[in-house]
Amino acid sequence: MLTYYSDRHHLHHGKTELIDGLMQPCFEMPQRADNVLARLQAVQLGEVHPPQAFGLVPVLRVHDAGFVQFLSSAWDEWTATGRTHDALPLVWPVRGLRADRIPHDIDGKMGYYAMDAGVPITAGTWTAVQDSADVALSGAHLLHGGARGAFSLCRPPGHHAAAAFMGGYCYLNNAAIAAQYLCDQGAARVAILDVDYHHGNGTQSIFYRRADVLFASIHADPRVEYPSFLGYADETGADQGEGFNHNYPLPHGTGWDTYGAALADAIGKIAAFAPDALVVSLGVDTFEKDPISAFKLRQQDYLRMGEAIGRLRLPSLFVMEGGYAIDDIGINAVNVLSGFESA
Ligand code: Q9C
Ligand code: ZN
Repeated sequence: MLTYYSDRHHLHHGKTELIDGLMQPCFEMPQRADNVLARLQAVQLGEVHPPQAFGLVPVLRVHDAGFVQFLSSAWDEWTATGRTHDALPLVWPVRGLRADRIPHDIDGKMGYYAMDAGVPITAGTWTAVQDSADVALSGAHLLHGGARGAFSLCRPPGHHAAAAFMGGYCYLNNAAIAAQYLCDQGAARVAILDVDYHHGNGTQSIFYRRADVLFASIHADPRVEYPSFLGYADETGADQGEGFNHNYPLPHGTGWDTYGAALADAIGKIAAFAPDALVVSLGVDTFEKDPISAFKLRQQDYLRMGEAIGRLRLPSLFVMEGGYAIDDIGINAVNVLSGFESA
């Protein structure tokens, strides 16, 4: 399987995120992608290519123009105030505050365009974010050309980013941009399977009213886990999209028995949808040793996951999302790809 990867993910390296009431070193760090790349090369999964540059047109098919403009200028606006450390949001337009006026100052804009304080903006963030989208688009382009599978080793991840906000380590929604690209290239239907530990709130919201893109997500129950405010089972889509959104919220402590059953159900829904292509939001923070998560999947379970996806016999694009157990992220992510190829 061919992998797309950009070295420029290193340009995005936030210092700290707000977690457990403290500013702590970012769990979402460059070593993550480096370790996945090293594992790909160790098992000789296939060639690794740099992405092609697609520009902003396919990004703007998914994201709000004002939001993209904000991302592109946020660091300059932040440093223009005299600050040289990472930019983070501080105030949000929650219930009762006005979300119909966009503040002019960078502190107001940061809150307006963010869902949480897990999205530091650094000097190189915008470059890394654009490359991450290009990595996803390059994989989608390969699928359009007839490949059975491709791996987009995206960093930063994307599935918490919605049309007009960033959050949860995500800035642009790489998987959504890839899925929309496939639609624009002529796919009648595209399915997205999100196996990251956290609900893919951004991806769900982007396609919630659409019947041509099915979204299925297996994740920790939002009653007790981030992102806390989306991901319940009764979110089934709206308008024309009713019936094309499937959430599988699972309890803390979930192991392969429960997980595998949810995966089989989601895969059945995808098979019945009969899409032209599948995009997999591949987070491996479901791992038993993940430092911020509470599922119990083991290394070998990721092989089973890949095999189950491979048995769908669909052109499949794997887009890297979360996974914070640095020592195992490469083994786990590449196990899914190996399982897919062996199916
Ligand atoms: N106590 C991704 O996996 N903080 N984002 C969680 C848990 C945010 C995860 C705090 C986690 C975001 C792409
Ligand atoms: Zn996650």
